[in-house]
Amino acid sequence: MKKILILFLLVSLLFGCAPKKEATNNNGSVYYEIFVASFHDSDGDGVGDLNGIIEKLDYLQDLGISGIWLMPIHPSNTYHKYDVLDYMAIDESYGTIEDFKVLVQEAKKHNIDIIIDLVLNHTSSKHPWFKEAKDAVMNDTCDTTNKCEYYHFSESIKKGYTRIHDQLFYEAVFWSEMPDLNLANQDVRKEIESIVDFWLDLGVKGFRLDAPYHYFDHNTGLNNEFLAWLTTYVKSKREDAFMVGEVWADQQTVLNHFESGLDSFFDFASSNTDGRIVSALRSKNGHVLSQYLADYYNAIKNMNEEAISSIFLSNHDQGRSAAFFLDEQQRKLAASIYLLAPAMPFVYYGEEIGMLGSGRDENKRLAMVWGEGKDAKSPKDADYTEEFNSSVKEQLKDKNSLLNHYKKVIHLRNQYLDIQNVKIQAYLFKNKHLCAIEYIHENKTVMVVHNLSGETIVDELAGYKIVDQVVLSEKATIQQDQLTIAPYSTVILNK
Ligand SMILES: [Ca+2]
Ligand SMILES: [Ca+2]
Repeated sequence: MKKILILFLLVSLLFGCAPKKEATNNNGSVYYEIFVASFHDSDGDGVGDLNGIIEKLDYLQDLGISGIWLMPIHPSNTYHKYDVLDYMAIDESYGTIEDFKVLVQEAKKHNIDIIIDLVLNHTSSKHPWFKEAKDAVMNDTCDTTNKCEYYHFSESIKKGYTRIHDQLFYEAVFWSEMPDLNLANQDVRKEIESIVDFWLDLGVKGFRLDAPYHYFDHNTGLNNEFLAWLTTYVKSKREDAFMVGEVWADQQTVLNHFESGLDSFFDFASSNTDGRIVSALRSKNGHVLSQYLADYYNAIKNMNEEAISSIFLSNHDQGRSAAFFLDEQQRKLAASIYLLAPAMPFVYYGEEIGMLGSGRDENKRLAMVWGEGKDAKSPKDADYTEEFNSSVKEQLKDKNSLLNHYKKVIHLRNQYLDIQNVKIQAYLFKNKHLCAIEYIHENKTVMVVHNLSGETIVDELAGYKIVDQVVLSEKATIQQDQLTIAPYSTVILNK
């Protein structure tokens, strides 16, 4: 009997009851970026809030996303909240820590992770640390008990410094009211450890790091030392944490930051109206785009096997992507390309309904158009006047809407693209208007093909069969080793 029991235990351990590796969302699931104030207002005061997000979790799950990036939620003196007053609290207008706990729990029930914006390059000038530091420096009372070393003070003016008086300046690269933290300081790092602990304990999956390129004034080596330290610390607390950094710089500089070991960085080179995706769509050159996406994926893997790029069309600092194309089919194709790329796609809220907004930053962060008669109010300094009339409510009913296109493509990604243990390769058709990427696994290969042109293309293709597709006009077919694909369409194949 005892022997049988032991045998049973052994078999169980080997085949069933052994601790299952948790499915992580770090590898290829779709994230959704939210500016909380503009997303959804739950209590009618006009300001979007955490409870508003909770009310929209069904919508987000239906869209197919697996993670949310919340732009800063901490108390702040500005509408955008990138000048933090208290890293361990929630801005009153957004809700409470209790609301946040509920958000994390409810999101989990919807299989959605939450990452929060972590703004470490600078604090608000009204943050207690800076007030204490500035007072001590001004009164010449700096010692080990106050915060003088938390920031960079100087007796002479330097680039990026703000004047207190003729003999005293402090570093504030972005704005006088956002003094740069001294991230080399061990006490500052202790504070950061406490902040990270606080939010991980509340259940966040990880962090979106604001402005790491500016941590040490564009010094990649020093930035990477800090990022490596932070990564090690965060992973020691939560092994499956996910962190993505915003290095808004040229592609090589972004790539160099992967040496830090951080999970991901945003691929700015692919984004925006002059980025790789939009440029490829304009030139209709699919070869260049597929080669870029595969090469960049592989270059990152060479630096860090665990890392992955985060790809997006536009974010809160850029003009809305719907304006990149007047043609609805091209708009849809741009979405298909990045949502089916070998990277982590980040959808900026409202992008899925084609919201517009450009010019001053407030215009890029307008209220989400739900069409329910009680949308949040847009930032008060927004001056964007172009009418946008097609709400979530309307687009859900229209099977050809941009929103339903996003849903379809995200679900295709979730269903067919597995980017764990995969080899990524560009597939070059004869016709250069086709952009194709192969996802090669041990016993199967999946290929995504987009037609970047406005013409139907017929090209040679042997060995593959069609498994699914995004039909914008005609359905794609394969007959006698010839793939026929309609304008701006996407097809998923396997072999
Ligand atoms: Ca509210
Ligand atoms: Ca800095």
